Amino acid sequence: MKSKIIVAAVAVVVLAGLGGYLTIISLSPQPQPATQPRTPTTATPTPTTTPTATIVTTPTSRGLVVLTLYLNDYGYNASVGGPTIRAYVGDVIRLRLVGNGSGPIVHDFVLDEKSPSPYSVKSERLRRGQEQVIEFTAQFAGVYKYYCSVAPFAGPSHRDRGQEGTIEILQR
Ligand SMILES: [Cu+2]
Repeated sequence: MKSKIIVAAVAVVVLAGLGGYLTIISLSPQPQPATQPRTPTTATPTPTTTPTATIVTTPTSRGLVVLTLYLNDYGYNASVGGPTIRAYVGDVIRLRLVGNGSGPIVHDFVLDEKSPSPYSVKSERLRRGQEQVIEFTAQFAGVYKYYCSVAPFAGPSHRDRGQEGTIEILQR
């Protein structure tokens, strides 16, 4: 009889402990950006921690596509993949890149011959909280992949982990 009560008490303690543990997990800081983008452009996505980014940018203002990309582990504005960036030939694409990796993990934005593409765009490798604005002209029509070029000495590259997205340059 007494042992049964002890077992029940232990079970309660375990459950309470588990509940506390789950609470701690849910309260632990998510990889949210430190600041929200303030520039009021329709092309600016909401930073998100959803698994996949489905936001598609469309060129709105004349000749300028503006987008903020949070460089997460291991995606852009997402934990895998990235938004489709869409522009017309001749548009200027301005990307505000915000490092948002965990710990010492850095990420970058690359659109180059390995995409593959005729472009040669490469950002700095940004740590969490570091920012860089890059700008390039959409000279070449086509559908290409942008990606993170960071690869650890061992294990899969960030791109292999899914850190890439599509950029579509349309003819006018
Ligand atoms: Cu990366």
